Amino acid sequence: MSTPDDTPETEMRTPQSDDLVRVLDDDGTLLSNADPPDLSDETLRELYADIKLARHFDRRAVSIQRQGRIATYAPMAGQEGSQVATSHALTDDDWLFPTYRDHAAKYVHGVDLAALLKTFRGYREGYRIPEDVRVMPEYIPIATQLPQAMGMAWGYRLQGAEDTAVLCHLGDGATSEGDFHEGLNFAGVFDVPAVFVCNNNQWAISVPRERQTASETLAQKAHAYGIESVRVDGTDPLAVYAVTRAALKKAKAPVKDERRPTLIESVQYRHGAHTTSDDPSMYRDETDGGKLRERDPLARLENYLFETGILDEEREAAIRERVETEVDAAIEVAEAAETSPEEMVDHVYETVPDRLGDQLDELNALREKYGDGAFEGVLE
Ligand SMILES: Cc1ncc(C[n+]2csc(CCOP(=O)(O)OP(=O)(O)O)c2C)c(N)n1
Ligand SMILES: [Mg+2]
Repeated sequence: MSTPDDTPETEMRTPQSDDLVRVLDDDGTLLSNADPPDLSDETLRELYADIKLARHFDRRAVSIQRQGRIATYAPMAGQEGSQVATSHALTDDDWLFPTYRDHAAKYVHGVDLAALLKTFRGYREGYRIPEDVRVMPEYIPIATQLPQAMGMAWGYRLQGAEDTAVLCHLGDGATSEGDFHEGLNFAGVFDVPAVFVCNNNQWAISVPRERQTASETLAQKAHAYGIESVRVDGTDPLAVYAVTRAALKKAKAPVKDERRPTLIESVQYRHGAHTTSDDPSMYRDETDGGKLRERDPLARLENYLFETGILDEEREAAIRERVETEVDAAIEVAEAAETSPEEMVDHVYETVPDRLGDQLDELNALREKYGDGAFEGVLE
């Protein structure tokens, strides 16, 4: 994206259409013309509990990162509702291709919380996803997951599998990568069972959505590839669930001509920093985002569930307690994990170079002297 540096900010900002699929209004009241998904009270409470867990996990993860107990972490505050709702729409047969921000999406599709945290503590074990959990390890190179997801989806198509679709997450920034266009083009031409979820959180590190592309919406990029797209309010979990469910159904339709991929643009706002290594006050202020910033997926769903009597004080308190206990237990398990420094170079080199070998020897000598886990203050 190139914009002359002397162009005034106001001229650069392309207006975004606000024509979004919604079920709830900003406060969480059912919209009069809405078509809510047909979910049992129990399932709605589970959806709520998972969003609540995601919010709590995120706060705790940022906090323990600040204490040096995990390494870099990509916060998901404000984006939990979309992540949880899209994963709730999957069946166990469907595959999830997540980015580095999709912690809640991974958790809901079967990855255990302690394993997520172990990854942030540098343990390779965190990447060992159990056989029966259809989640790929998170993708850090932007948009790389799209061509890879298309390869898998094509494989299922060739095998005639009708129960499996591939759901691929990406960010707004990823839509400027070549891999995004190759992925969508492939899906359109080969009609693979794929759903793309573009989590448009308005920022790609410090690059605002308006500078990312001159397209009015990200969803419209699908049209060039003959793919249908939909824009949904990503802070309305019921709307996100409904559109994802419909897209998955279409991806797996038994009638060949009805089987089509979809691009979902889930409109959200990234409340926190890009990662814990980033300082957003360097490039945006508190007024940024306007009403998008005020829409909270947790509060909206909570209001709806209280208004309809599906949730009450007692149930909410029980969920809160369960969530806090589960996150505490995951942190404890992750922090108790042990590993061996050799794992850092396993599978990287056939023969470990002398330079690294010397460093490993030095590290092992320190471990022998001070014991495991006693490095604090020693390696500064
Ligand atoms: C191919 C590639 N180029 C650049 C980067 C550096 N980088 C890391 S995150 C990021 C921004 C991605 O923004 P977006 O796709 O909107 O996702 P978000 O972080 O907002 O979830 C960039 C450019 C990278 N990881 N991979
Ligand atoms: Mg983004």
